[in-house]
Amino acid sequence: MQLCLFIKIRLTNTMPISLEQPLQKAMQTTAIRQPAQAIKLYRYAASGHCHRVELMLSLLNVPVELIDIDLPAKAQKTPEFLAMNAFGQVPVIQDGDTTVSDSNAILVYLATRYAPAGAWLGSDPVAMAQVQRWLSVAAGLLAFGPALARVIQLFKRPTNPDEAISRAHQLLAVMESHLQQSNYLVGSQPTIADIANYSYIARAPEGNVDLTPYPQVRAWLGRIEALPGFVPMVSHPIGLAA
Ligand SMILES: N[C@@H](CCC(=O)N[C@@H](CS)C(=O)NCC(=O)O)C(=O)O
Repeated sequence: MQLCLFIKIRLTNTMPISLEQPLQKAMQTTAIRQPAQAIKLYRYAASGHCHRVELMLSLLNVPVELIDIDLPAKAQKTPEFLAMNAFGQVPVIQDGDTTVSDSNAILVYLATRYAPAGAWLGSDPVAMAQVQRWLSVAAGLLAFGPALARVIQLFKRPTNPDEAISRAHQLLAVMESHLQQSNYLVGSQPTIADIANYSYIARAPEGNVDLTPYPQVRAWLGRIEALPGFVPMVSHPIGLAA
């Protein structure tokens, strides 16, 4: 295929799981099964949609082969790529013969296939519904708020960012109040709801979205960053992060 620029393979996290670690935490970082070969992740490094998938794979300690797709060169619109995702977007994963596209769909797939039952997805109907609600936020207000504000800045788009920045603060105000009640977006353990929302909130300052007024949100970012297997998203010295 013509669409690969760089390929990197992360076999497994090197961080051992301590015997003293609480069982719950150990379960969250150990895949219940391993794929026969590394999962291929077609991604663009600056994309938070792609980072959320890379982060989930790393937290689950599932081996991954990172395949960089040159979005500015439209590599995502080639017939080969469109055969994997007719929408012509990253991320896409290939797990053996299984191809899955859409970042949130991939999170559901990975947690269902590779995490212990109940971990990462919510363990009862109410929790599962709440997780789904935050996935919708990630595909809605997050994408058209902080993610869009950052894209405008990152790619110097000739678009007024004010509306996207305002949506970002609307979302952050809700998250700030929500996180006063619980450590994670759904309950006291991390779920894919946190992973879906983490990357673009963490990099929101690059889009001139100030996180200073949101101490609970910043503490939540810190809790995710402290999870065993955490991998950061690439950062850019732009906006408030310059
Ligand atoms: N709903 C999709 C959105 C993915 C998306 O917006 N991908 C962007 C990169 S962040 C992309 O591939 N853009 C290139 C294009 O649309 O041509 C998902 O969650 O995976």
